[in-house]
Amino acid sequence: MCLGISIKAQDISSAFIPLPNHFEQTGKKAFEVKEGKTVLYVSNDSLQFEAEQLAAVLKKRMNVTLPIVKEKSKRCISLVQDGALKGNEHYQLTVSADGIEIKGATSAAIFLGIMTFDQLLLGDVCQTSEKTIAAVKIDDSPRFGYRALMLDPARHFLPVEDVKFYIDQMVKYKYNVLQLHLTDDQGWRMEIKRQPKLASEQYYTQEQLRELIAYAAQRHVQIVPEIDVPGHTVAILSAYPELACQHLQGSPVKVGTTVNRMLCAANPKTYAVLKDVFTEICDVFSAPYVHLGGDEAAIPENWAKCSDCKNMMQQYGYEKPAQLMTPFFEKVLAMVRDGGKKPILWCELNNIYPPADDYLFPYAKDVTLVSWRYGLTPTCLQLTAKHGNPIIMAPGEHAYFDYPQWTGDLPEHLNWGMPITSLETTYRLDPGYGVAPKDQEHVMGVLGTLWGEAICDINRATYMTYPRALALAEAGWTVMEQRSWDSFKVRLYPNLMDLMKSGVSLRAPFEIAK
Ligand code: TNX
Repeated sequence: MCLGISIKAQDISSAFIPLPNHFEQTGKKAFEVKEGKTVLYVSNDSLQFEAEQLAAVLKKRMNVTLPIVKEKSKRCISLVQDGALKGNEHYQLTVSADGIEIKGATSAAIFLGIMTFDQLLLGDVCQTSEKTIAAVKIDDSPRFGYRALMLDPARHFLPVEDVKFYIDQMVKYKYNVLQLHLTDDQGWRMEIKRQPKLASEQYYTQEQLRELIAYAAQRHVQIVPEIDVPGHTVAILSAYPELACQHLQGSPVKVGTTVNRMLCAANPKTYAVLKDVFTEICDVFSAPYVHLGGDEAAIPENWAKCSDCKNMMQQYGYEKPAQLMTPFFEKVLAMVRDGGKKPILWCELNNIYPPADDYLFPYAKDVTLVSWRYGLTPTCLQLTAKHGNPIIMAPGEHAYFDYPQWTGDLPEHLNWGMPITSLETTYRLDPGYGVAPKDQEHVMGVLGTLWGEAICDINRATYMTYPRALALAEAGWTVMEQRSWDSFKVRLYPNLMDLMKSGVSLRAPFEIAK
């Protein structure tokens, strides 16, 4: 027999990551879950998936099997879609002795409420042997609408099932975008029906991608594809050597070995191939954004030496070959706009490293930029504010999950002297960089990048991601006034346990246990 005496006061927030922006423990009578009596009520059929998720949460955390019903009854657990709530991701979670209600204007908001409910049960509630849930009122919506992680199957291919597993984990922490870096020097990972030579040995078929996109969408995650141009293009050039600059025609291009090759800006065929690529990308992917790369273009080795590119410069009256980025992207951006999508590019500045003071080339107004280079985010933030481009924060010093988490840790190879990005360093990110509210209105959110040069399987991918992605999740969701490293460290433990129990390889952050 179990006496079930709980001597510990329940701290309802003990496992919340990210911390909700408004919550209170009402101190009123708790809700009792009674198998055989308690039911899950859904306000409409379109919430069936969410209802199943809720049932799975209760099974996992309390070992109860509760039926999903369409009629409201006394003391039930309900999911309610209510258009009166403002915001796509704004949810309310109320627990009282009379019932539990998770409410939102959209199924996405309700799903987020279920993720919080899961963490409510993961916390102190589950340490009691009674099946009771403390009375709470949570009214929560995110600081930023774009909370992303990035996988790089171009460098090391990741099978669809692994990507799904990755999505299963990220949604627990309210991430809503997965960027897939689909192309690079080391591989081209998407089937393009009009250009079948592009795909490398391992790739996703369009059918697989559609299935993956639907899987993610059900969990309220958008998949943003990235096709990196005009640099990082050895995989394209190995299939179409004629797209190289004049002086490099005939020079061997080998996937996995060659680097720093670009697509020729002056060759019409470059644009013909890319048109086919982006037409199919826009057709297959449902997210409103397409990422076009634009980073680390080795212009001096390519366009600067190419006779065709030099002629093109003359036609435009340009002085610097980097100015060719403007006509190049005018053409490519048009393909994405024609496909009904909004473009994203990595933010590149004029002389790359500080004290850079302007963009490499003038970005079009509708381009969202991602700030990534170490030390340059404050400059990117100012420039984007001035020019009117939205910005996503992926600063190298906080959000690069390919960097080691501690001295001597992974990656075990291809470490070019990477700086350490500890859990605390990631946590310390304020995506608004403390500037005046009006100067950070254009910040869309955060992106954790898991560059894949050394990430050769899903276990390494999750090991590098967790627990730092928990810290970044809170940076993306929770307002600064609510955030605290000391509180985060405590809330981390049940979540680490939970990830480990779910079979997720992660790095135990020993340093915080000191
Ligand atoms: C720079 S970040 C890159 C990637 C590499 C990464 C390694 C960015 C836009 N480009 O191609 O994988 O560094 O840390």
